[in-house]
Amino acid sequence: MSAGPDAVDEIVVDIEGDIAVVRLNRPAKRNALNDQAILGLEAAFRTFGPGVKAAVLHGAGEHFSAGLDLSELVEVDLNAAIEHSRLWHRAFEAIEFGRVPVVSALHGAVVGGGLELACATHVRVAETSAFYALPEGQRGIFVGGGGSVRLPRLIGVSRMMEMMLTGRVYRAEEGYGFGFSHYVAPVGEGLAKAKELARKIAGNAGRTNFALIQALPRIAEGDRAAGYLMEALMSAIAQDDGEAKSRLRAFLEKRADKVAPQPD
Ligand code: 1HE
Repeated sequence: MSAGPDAVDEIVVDIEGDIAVVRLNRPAKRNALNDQAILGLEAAFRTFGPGVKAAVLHGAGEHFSAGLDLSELVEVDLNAAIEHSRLWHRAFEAIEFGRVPVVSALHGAVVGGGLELACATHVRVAETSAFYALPEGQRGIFVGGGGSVRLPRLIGVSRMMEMMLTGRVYRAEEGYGFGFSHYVAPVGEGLAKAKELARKIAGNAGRTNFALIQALPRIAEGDRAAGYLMEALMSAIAQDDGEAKSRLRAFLEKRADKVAPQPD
């Protein structure tokens, strides 16, 4: 996605087998997210073909993302500001509730809208260089990319509030303990780890992945009675698939992997 004679492609998509690799591609601006980038993300995640079973999201250069492109915010009026935030909501919904599970590889700055974006992905791998912050608190603004909805579910209202009130910056290892990432990888190895996980996820039964990214979050946020009903329906639908039947048979016939802790 790009515009204008001097524009770069802010978002680049490569298809590697059944994995789509989506790259934030404005390294000179630390992958600051302008409208083109947000529209590019929305288009990318809405238009994967049926052969794509999982996606990886990462950033070019030294940082995952510096968040909102602040140069876009200075002269906007109230209506435009609301529209702007709604645009981000649409784009990030396309990631969180899109067709495929998304693994992000995080490194360097994962801040402001960049952190909001990371939170819309399903599995997060952080290199040890990653750091997390919400500088909106110091820039005189507020989160606008769904952060007030997604972040408290990951790290809690209190921690998010403290981050924004005081400008707190968390490093990768601390952030791992709080739920910012599921994995910590050495510098330079995050993308490979994210691809490895995405390939693994792509190998799951399609109905299981559907249940996990579409049904589970809604069950977790809804009332219990509706949750139990949805769970019964979803588990029956998954079980009814030939894919489930052959995987269960493979285990019973001792052809499937046993569950075992992964080697370090
Ligand atoms: C930018 C942005 C940006 C860099 N918007 N242009 N986010 C922030 O408040 C974070 C602001 N950025 C930073 O704190 C730092 O840039 C970083 C820690 C991310 C990286 O530092 P560094 O030393 O590697 O890079 P730099 O020299 O600061 O920046 C390189 C260029 O990128 C420079 O432009 P240049 O033309 O002078 O080369 C910077 O101006 C530019 N740049 N970050 C615009 N964010 C939906 S609501 C979400 C609200 C938010 O996300 S608010 C938080 C915004």
